Amino acid sequence: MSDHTIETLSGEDRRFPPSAAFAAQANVHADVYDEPFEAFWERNGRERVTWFEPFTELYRWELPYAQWYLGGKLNVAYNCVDRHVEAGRGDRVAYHWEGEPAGEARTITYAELQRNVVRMANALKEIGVGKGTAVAIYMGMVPELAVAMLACTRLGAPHTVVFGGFSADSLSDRMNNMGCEVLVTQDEAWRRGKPVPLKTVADEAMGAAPGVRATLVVRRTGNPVPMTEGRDRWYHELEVSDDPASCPCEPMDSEELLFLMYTSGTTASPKGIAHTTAGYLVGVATTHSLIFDLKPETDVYWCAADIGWITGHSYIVYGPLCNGATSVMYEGTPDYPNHERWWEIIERYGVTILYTAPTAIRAHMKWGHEHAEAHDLSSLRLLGSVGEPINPEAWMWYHRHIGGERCPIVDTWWQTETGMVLITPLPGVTTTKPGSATRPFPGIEAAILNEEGERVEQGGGYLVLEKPWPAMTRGIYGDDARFRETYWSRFPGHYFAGDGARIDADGDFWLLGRVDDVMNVSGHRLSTIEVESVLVDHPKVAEAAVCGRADATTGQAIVAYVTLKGNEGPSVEMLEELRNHVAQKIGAIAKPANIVFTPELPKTRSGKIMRRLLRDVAENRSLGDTTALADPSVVSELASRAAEAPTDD
Ligand code: 7RM
Repeated sequence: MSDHTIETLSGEDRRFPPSAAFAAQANVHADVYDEPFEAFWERNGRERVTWFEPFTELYRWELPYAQWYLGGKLNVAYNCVDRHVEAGRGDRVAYHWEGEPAGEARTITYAELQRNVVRMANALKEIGVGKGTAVAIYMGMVPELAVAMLACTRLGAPHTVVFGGFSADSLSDRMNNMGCEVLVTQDEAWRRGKPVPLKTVADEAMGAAPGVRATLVVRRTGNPVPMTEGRDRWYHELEVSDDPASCPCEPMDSEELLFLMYTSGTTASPKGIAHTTAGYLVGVATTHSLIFDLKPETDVYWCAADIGWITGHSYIVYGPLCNGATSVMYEGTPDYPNHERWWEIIERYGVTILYTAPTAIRAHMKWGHEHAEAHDLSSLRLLGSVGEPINPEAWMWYHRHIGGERCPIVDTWWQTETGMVLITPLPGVTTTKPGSATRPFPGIEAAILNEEGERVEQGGGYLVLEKPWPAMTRGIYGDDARFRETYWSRFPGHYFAGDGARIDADGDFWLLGRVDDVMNVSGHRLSTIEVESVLVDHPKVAEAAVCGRADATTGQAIVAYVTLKGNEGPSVEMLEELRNHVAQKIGAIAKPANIVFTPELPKTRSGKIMRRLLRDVAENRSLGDTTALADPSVVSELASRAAEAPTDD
């Protein structure tokens, strides 16, 4: 194997073929992979969306920009809400919403959702929103967040949703970058039993974003918050109609801007990742239906992400609603008021499909499976994972303790930029392997290239996409040069995702993490995830993150940061045991030079481990930008522990 590719360490050989019973009722069959790219996207474009005017050209690709479903006219809110009501499905539940405080719940049917969206759209019109007005939304996980997004799309106003945990600076940067004129927010949000002062933070942000001239404030906690006369309006005080006839859905061209989702780049300013109307909607509706095997009449689907992330946009709001699904939406954290909350929710609503992230699965593993066992989870029939490579041990735990060994698991790889899932098993079709996202979705051409840009048929390298897909980003808002440089310059003509991956003898893909995190030990290029997964495989380890630090002899040496399970305490013996465990499972080359025990790992607010910060800590550098961290105190704590940790080569 060439030194340039990423070496394979994992020897995972467990296989989970689909059950005959699941396959017999599945939405897709293996022949879906035989349908040519154009035919697949043409058919899904026609079948999944109701067009005001049909499209006349499937796609046009002027590298690096693609356009899809050209000539078509449609409206996203119409597709997600109105058409279901018009078809007589107004009584179906769109969302079972559960608030964080005990006993607070709302059931919202499609007919009610329509009235809510119309009311919000009329309120937005009242404060000057029309087609093309950029709207920022800064809210927690309340139904009005989805309603505000849909109201914008009804009017043809592009939105940017800023996650409610972000600071005033993050919010003002995003509003200024997009040129937002209006902000929708709420008084406060509930999080872990405490109110989060969204309106107060929004006020501070507006101080630095003079373009925002009007605010709509949704009442949630009811606590008093400052209101600025002439700028801020209470949503519940506006007297506007909720009659759908009072606010028709604006016909939009396929390629008109739907929303921006900002991702914090590793450096510099946040990138506004642009998504447009038709391709995005077709992409998320198609993937949501096939990957989750959605049966809209009977399933109760729960994506436990936050709507403030792309996962929530695509798979809580737009994909599920376009498909007429019944979803659960939960306001709070999984550990409030105790570790049983999620399993209670599944039991209460009879959730059939659960979609969550490895970080959440590992947290539940750490808390113990007894919490899940105290509840009836037999309604579940399918599980999904997203956000990071899933460690095989976490996959097995999910399979056993949550899925009762009967639910297929779909490990879905995708990005804010891709808009929709691109690499995933199809339930009922694909034989799964713990830790592998398996195959490109139908109609997706993915490949692995080596350093020279040559295709790797088996082994590790760089993940690229070779053809456009409907939901792909239409660029970084206002920054063409950065778009070309970030995604299209490494391998000309290919979209480079920034992730390493390997492909096995069956043609299955294994995601290996960000290429910036790949370690180089004595000339061997090693992925972080495989070493981490071996650590997590140890019965006493709850979570692990590894990184390389500069080493005079080997180039880089591996440093591991490890969180132990509940009642395990760190010790020198444990440190040696773990180092030997790695050496035994994958070889001396991967043996960590030192291990730092820590109660928490530094993570982004969407739960991804920030290995860049771990490298800074390991190399005693002053810490770079920590604003993306969910809990900034974690790194300073880590730095002091790292200073104390023994080093042993
Ligand atoms: C959906 C989302 C994107 C990055 C991506 C990967 C990592 C996401 C998986 C995964 C391995 C997965 N969007 N990633 N899903 N890695 N297996 N199933 O997370 O823009 O926030 O992040 O997340 O590195 O490039 S995102």
